[in-house]
Amino acid sequence: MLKLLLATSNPGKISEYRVLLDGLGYRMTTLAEEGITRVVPESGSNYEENAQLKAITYAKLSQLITLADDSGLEVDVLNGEPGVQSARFAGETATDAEKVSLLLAKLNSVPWEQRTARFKCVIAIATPEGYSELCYGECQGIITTGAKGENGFGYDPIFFLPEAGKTMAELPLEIKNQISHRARASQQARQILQRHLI
Ligand code: ITT
Repeated sequence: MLKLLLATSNPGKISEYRVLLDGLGYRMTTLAEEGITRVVPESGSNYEENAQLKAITYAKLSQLITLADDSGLEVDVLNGEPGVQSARFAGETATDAEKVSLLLAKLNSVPWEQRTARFKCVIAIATPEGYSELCYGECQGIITTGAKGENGFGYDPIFFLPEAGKTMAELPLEIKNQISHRARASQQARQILQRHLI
């Protein structure tokens, strides 16, 4: 069975992709399983550049078909911040709880109707030869005034989905995987990966 490298160090992303890309005929593997320790600095100025940088670098290193994603949360009243800096918003070593606290502090006193935001995900799929393709997904929501829910990762506890009446972190993984930015980008990724199998 052909191997697919999930090139992320984020365990939350790995859990989601294992389900989102299931049944395609690939055996999914990770950087840790392949013994790859190299860290690719996210030096690009947008999601596309960072996703491509990660996918192409790890595909060359591993000689495997490789999927990487660059994703982030864009808050309208903060002019799209933290955006591409979502992982490093509160410093390189900050925990998810610290990032959430900083964002809530920045939105202190912003009324509910102005707390609109979206998650974005750009997936890059690369071959060892350096050929790559991109997939896109978005998910709209509202930033709450306090964290709620234990599931997911990152900003999920403060990302409220009006149609579900819950935060992303209150939803089970199977529901997040039907509606999330990553789920939407993964629908395109599945088609690309199916082509690579032929
Ligand atoms: P890799 O680069 O190793 O994949 P990372 O966590 O650094 O892991 P990104 O650079 O793409 O990944 O950073 C995206 C950040 O955006 C992530 O750390 C979260 O804080 C946030 N984020 C992305 N997708 C999310 C999701 O589904 N739920 C909550 N927060 C998310």
